[in-house]
Order: sequence, then structure tokens, then C-alpha cells
Amino acid sequence: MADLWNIGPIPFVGKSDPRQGLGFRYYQPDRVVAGKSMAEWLRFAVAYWHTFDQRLVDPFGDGTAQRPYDRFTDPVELALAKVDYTFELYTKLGVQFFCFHDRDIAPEGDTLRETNAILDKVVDRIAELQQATGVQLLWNTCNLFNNPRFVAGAATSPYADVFAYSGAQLKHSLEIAQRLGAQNYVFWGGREGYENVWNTDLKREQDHQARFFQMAVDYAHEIGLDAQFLIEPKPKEPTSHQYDFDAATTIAFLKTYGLDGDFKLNLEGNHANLAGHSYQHEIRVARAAGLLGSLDANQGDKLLGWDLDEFPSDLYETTSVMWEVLDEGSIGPHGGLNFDAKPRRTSFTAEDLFRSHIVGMDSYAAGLLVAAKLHEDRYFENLVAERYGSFDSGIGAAVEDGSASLADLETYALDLTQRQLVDATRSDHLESVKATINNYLVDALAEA
Ligand code: XLS
Ligand code: NI
Ligand code: NI
Repeated sequence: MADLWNIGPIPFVGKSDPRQGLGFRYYQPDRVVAGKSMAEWLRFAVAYWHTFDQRLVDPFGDGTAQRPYDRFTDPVELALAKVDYTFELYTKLGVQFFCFHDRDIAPEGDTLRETNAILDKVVDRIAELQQATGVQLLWNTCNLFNNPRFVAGAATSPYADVFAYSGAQLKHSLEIAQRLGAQNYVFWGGREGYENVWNTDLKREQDHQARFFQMAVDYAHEIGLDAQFLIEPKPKEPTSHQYDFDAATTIAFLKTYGLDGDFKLNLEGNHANLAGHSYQHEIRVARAAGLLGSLDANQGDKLLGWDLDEFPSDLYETTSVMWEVLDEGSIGPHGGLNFDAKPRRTSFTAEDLFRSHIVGMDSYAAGLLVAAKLHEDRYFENLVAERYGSFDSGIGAAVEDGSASLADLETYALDLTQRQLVDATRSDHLESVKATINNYLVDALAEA
């Protein structure tokens, strides 16, 4: 294996040392948990934009990142050289998948024709290395938010030329998905929203967005692309309101426009928090609609209301996510855990890119182990079944099977006393439930 990074391969070291270094404590790709290998449950992906392009800027400071390919000054030469670094990082970490936006991997030319020509050269190199290493594309997408032309949106821009350009960009991006065997294709509408309602034709913009999605579906059929389409909800930032606000809003949009048969959801931890939800909530909402597609694994910071894209390290959260995944049977037929995450600005070395992925992977592997134990004991399954047990027979069953009317409910309830109704309820002992999760966490990881 080449050694462009001067690091790795990253070994499994187990729990010999409590300090986290360049080794996995929990993640063992072949270890079987709940009937599948860890690699099959987790399907980790590296996000090209954060890992290889991100300079670790913040709104007040320039980039601090130090990368081994910083010596390349020509943008096309850099783009081509970088691909070698990316595949070496994937293989040294033992990550099976990667994700990218079209503009992450290659610089733009003056026209789309020129841009596509540069892009295709880099795609050729990626295809070669996919072939050589077996690393797969979890998803790609197009960047319809960075360039000034997208100032007022892409598919929801009030300017028809910008819509047309966006569609043309999407077409080529779908062809790349096809060429590289993408398992999914993601739409994140960073600027598909508004800054102000007064100057916005909300209905017309959403109609345009739906047309854009339908065109993508039609073109995928035309070229035989079988990647699963995914929409990634986010409530705001960079716009003050984004149309794909959260899972529930996005599901309503898909159903309104008859697109729910062609799209599922890609859910991100930090986006869930920005919408005022937990990550588990968003996943549960998608599951309830049968629309769980894939996961962008990152976390926010409770003290900062911004999409910080931290690497996941919160075991309580990774446990809740993996519990949902275990209960579902998989992340989604084609889904994975994409680290849409970057190291902090103060973690600027190349080695920190490895360290941060190791922490993310170990945190999800640990979460899987804890969730598997909870699942094996059917702790929540039993608790929930018992909590709703009164709907299994009698008046509850009549409500569920549709045979009971309001008149039937009146006949049943008219003479129930206050005492009888209070006695029909049970304490949830919620504090004990939360402590039980803690106990599983400590015990399962002690055993691991
Ligand atoms: C931004 C999004 C973005 C998508 C891909 O907040 O998370 O990175 O995942 O466009
Ligand atoms: Ni994301
Ligand atoms: Ni994000």
C-alpha cells in the first residue's frame, strides 16, 4: 500500500489502553453482532468535502488545515492528485464507502461544458481506484449552493436560467452516479428556501422544486440508474427557511407531489437538532413513513446553534441511532453512515483526520453493541407493547379495527368514574427507564 499520509493502516487494539489513539477499541468489521457483521450494519462513508477539501475555516478565521497535498498549486493537478490520497485514507481506515458533491472533486471551468470535461477526468481516476480497491460510492450529489449564481436558490431560484443550469448540472451528476455505481443519490437543498416571505412565491418555488425532482426521476429511468434518491432535510442555514425543514415536512412535500415512491430520506444528526428535534426523532419519523434511506452521522453542540458537523462521540446518541437501525433491520436497503463531519479548527493536522474518523467509527460501533444488548433483551419492545396493551382487546381493539363509533365510545365511557380512569393509567417510571439505558451502556461496553 502506498504511504502518502505517513499513517496507518489503523489496527483494532481493543481496550488495553483507555486513551484513544490511532487504533479501534470497538470497531471490528468482521465481528458479528445481532446476526450481521459490524461492517454490514454500519456501512461507514467518508465525506469528500469535509475530509479532503475543508480548510477548517470559521466565520471569524481563515483555514488552519495542514494537508499533505497542499504543495499542489494547479487546481486540476491538485484535484487529480488528491484522489490518490482519498482512496489511501479509505483503505487505511477500513471504510467501504465515500460520498461527494460534483464540485468537491474538481474545479469549475468557465462554462458547464468546460467544467464537465475537467470533472470527467477526475471521475476517470476515481473509477480506476474504485476498481483497484473495491471501495464503493455510497452517494454523490451536486453542489447547487456555493456559486454566486445560486444566490436565490437553484431549483427554487426565481431566475429560469439558473433553474436550467441547475438541471443541466444535475443531469451530468446523475450520469456520474451511474458510471461510479452510486448506491444512492442525494438532494440537499441548501438554498432551496427563502430569506423573506414577502418577496417569495412559495407555492411556485415548491412546484418548481417538485418538477426538478420529477425530471431527475425521469432521467434516472431513461439511463437505467438504480440509485435510491434521497432528500436530506435541514431547517435553515444558509437560508433563513429551508423547504425540506425536517423529516415530517419533507414527507408531506413528497406526498403532496406524489414523489414518495421515488424518494427516501437522508437524515443528519446536527440538522435534527437545528430543527428542534433529537436525531432519534427524525429517524423514527422517517421509519414510521417507511422512508428511512440513509444517515449523515454527525453531532451538534448544545451550546452553539449552528451546523457544526462535529464527529459523533456521544454514545447515548449513537446508541439511540443504532437501536432504530436494529429495529428497522438495516439503515435502509442502500443506506450507510456518512461522516458529514469535520475535525475542530484546533485539530488541524492530517493525523487528526484519521483520529476523528476512528472516534466516529468507534462511537457507532459502541452504540451498536449497546443497542444490540437492549434489543436482544427486548427491553423497549416489551415496555412499549405493555404500554399500549389496552388496545389489544376490548374497546381498544374495536378502535383499531375501525368497528367502534363515537356512539360506541359513549356507551362504553358514559358511566366510567374519575377513579376508574385514573386507575386505567400507569406510571412510566421514566427516570428508571433513562437509568436503565445508562446501565446497559456501562454494562454492554464493560463486556465488549
Ligand atoms: C449541509 C449538508 C450537506 C449535505 C450534502 O449541511 O449536510 O453536507 O449532506 O449536500
Ligand atoms: Ni449532510
Ligand atoms: Ni449538514
